[in-house]
Amino acid sequence: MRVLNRLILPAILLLGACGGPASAPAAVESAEIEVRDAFIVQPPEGRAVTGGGLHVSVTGAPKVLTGVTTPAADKVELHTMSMENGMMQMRQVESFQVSEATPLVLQRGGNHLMFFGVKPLQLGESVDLILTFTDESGTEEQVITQAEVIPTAG
Ligand SMILES: [Cu+2]
Repeated sequence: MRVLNRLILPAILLLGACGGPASAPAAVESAEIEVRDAFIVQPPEGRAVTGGGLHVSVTGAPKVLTGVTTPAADKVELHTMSMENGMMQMRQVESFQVSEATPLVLQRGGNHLMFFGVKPLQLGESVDLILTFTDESGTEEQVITQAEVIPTAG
């Protein structure tokens, strides 16, 4: 079953904020999964493929990240990065594990998100990422976070 009611979380957090800036919160929390620091690299002019990352931590039972979607791209893949014969190689994988002991870090130069068919993105803009997790019982849970569009270099 898809759980989309977490969409309302940011509004609740904003209402509860005490005089802070009226920007979207960087972290979206559910009971057991916290996603933060999501980003998508602005593709070079004329390109529609780019990378991105985020940080996921869980409390309690381990979770498996099985997929990501976004209105900002046609497709999002989960990629690993490894050195083979002196060359950096990317490979698509089905999922990434995340446990209390081992948070999931997707970043440039390591395991990452790969976006295909990327819509035009402005620097500093935020786009929604919808992450699908499963647990050991097969229960599916969706968490929505905001990814900041960042420059290619830096
Ligand atoms: Cu990749």
